[in-house]
Amino acid sequence: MDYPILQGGMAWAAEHHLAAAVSEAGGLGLIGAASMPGEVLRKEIRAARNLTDKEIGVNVMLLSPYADEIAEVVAEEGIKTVTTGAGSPEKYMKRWKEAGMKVIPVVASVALARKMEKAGADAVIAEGAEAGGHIGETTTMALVPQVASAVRIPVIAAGGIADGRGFMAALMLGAEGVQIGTRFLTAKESVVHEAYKERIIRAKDIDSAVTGRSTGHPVRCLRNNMTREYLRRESGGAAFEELERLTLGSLRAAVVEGDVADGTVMAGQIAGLVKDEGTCREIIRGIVAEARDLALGAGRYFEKSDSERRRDNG
Ligand code: TUI
Repeated sequence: MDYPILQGGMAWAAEHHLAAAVSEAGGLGLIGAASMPGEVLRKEIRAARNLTDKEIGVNVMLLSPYADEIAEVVAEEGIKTVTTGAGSPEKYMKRWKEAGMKVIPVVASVALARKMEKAGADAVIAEGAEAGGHIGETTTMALVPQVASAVRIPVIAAGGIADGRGFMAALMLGAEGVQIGTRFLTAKESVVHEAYKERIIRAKDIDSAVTGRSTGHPVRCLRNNMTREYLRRESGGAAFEELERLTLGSLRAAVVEGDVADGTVMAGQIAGLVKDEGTCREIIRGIVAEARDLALGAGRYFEKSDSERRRDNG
């Protein structure tokens, strides 16, 4: 990698075109295994390798019914970096470490970060509640420095980062890199349906909602008929099974079919900042260039001493 920028493992969206484009642009592109069977992932990995000679990673979604076979396929295919989400990857750690892989779990708390370090994780991704999809409770601003103080392994910040300001802020909070999801959904190389991209580009800061708080699976997505119906039933005390049935296939409907009215439009709170498409190269170069300007400008505040500042202020 040329830049410490990882792409989020977004279900349906993080397929081989996006992963290859992000890696080609100098970041780390990942295929989001989500709920795909092992053999589908194997094809995705090979398709990505046809598009780039750079390394690509895989995100393993631990709630997947196929998690066991996915865990095996990544090792067999020689994937060097896995990130994991929505659970603890401890049961796969031995197999992955024996295969020489780097394992980077996504954590939403200090406790899980510590547990992952003990279990042999090479780094952790501290993902704040600003993120899209399945989330924890703590914001990126509060989570990242607390995780960075609690572990010795590198911390990668995620949730609410889409430009050079967010990237620099994450580094200032103690992160050594960032994971970016929402910003890449609208990338030129992203195969996400045009209607989904337009919905993100149109989004305002307050346009997301969190469904599933009552079921223990909180998911952030953009407000629409689906979130309204879900939240109505949820506040009425609907059972987990009924809510699951409501969302079955709804992410695919939005991402693949473009049904942004009744489907699930997962996105982070930073969607309001995403205003254009751009190639992955333009997005990554833009973030790094902006961060460099900020870093060079930051020293100016300290060019004056405190006594000079007091004198100048009268
Ligand atoms: O995993 C994500 N984001 C996701 S997964 C996903 S698919 C899904 N769809 C519906 C319901 C649930 C999942 C969509 N977006 N981000 C990484 C992440 N992991 N965020 C938070 C966590 C997390 C939360 C609790 C990780 C571990 C955990 O507890 C672990 C344990 O067992 O103690």
